[in-house]
Amino acid sequence: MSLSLQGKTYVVMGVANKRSIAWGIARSLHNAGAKLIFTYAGERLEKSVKDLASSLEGEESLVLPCDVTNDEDIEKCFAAIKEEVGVIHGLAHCIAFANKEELVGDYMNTTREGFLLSQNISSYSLTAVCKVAKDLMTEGGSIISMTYLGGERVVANYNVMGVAKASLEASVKYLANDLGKHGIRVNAISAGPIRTLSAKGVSDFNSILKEIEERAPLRRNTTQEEVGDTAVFLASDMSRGITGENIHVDSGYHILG
Ligand code: NDP
Ligand code: KAL
Repeated sequence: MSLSLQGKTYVVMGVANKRSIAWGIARSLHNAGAKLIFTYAGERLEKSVKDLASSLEGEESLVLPCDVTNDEDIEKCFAAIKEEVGVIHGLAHCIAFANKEELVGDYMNTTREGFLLSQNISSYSLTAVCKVAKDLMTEGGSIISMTYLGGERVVANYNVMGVAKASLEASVKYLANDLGKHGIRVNAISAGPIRTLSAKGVSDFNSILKEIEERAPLRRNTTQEEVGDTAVFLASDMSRGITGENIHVDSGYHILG
């Protein structure tokens, strides 16, 4: 058993730019020897994802569109992956969205439409993707999704996204139970706050980061690299006994009351 991912292929979903957690995961998987395939949502991201993918040394990665709200898109994307590589050994799902207006103030004001939108993109998408990816994971493997502490407890302003993450975390357990018999493990990484495009516009993000620096057991903030290296562990056989788990990569912040 080793941490090497040589000879393995992983799909990385959710790179928007170089700050994306998905990009941190991609770099770590690449450094461990994995072959990568990238998916992106909007056309506006095609160039930046292609540029990033081609910056990986010695790697010519497939880059495909996949809007996870669209079943046809998911099917087409994984059919193209099957055609190109045949077998994959896992994927990293790093996708979330909620309406900006609903990420502030009282959770109670969430609209039905906004609630369903965030559940659709941030939670159901993992289930939809697992169903299709399973057919390509004939050698077993590892599926990883990203979550945040606000899915377990109330965190100011996380609101509808907290409810979506609670649903995502429950899905990870049910999916782990379904897919275990096929040798496929499903786990989540609960990351501490990281400044990414999604976090842009959060007015008190600096004070959130400062609180972690002052109070988290490790007294520092989480980096993309820390999340990426945990993803390598979860993708590799070294974690072969772990499924349905939520690993906190947050400097230990979640243990505080
Ligand atoms: P990014 O903004 O870099 O990534 C979010 C990604 O979600 C984008 O690539 C975006 O693509 C994608 N996305 C949104 N809607 C769709 C869709 N319909 N179909 C496919 N992709 C879509 O932010 P992060 O790296 O921060 O977020 C990655 C994951 O990490 C999320 O699940 C987030 O909740 C989680 N997380 C983040 C933390 C943080 O502090 N940053 C902490 C803990 C968890 P597009 O722009 O094309 O729509
Ligand atoms: C408590 C925290 C503070 C912030 C509150 C809510 C954050 C929610 C995350 C969610 C994914 C953000 C959005 O959906 C933003 C979206 O409305 C507008 N942005 C975009 O459309 C950009 C262009 C694209 C790339 O973004 C997406 N997502 O598609 C939570 C902090 C401390 C930790 C974070 C940021 C957690 C997390 O889940 O991301």
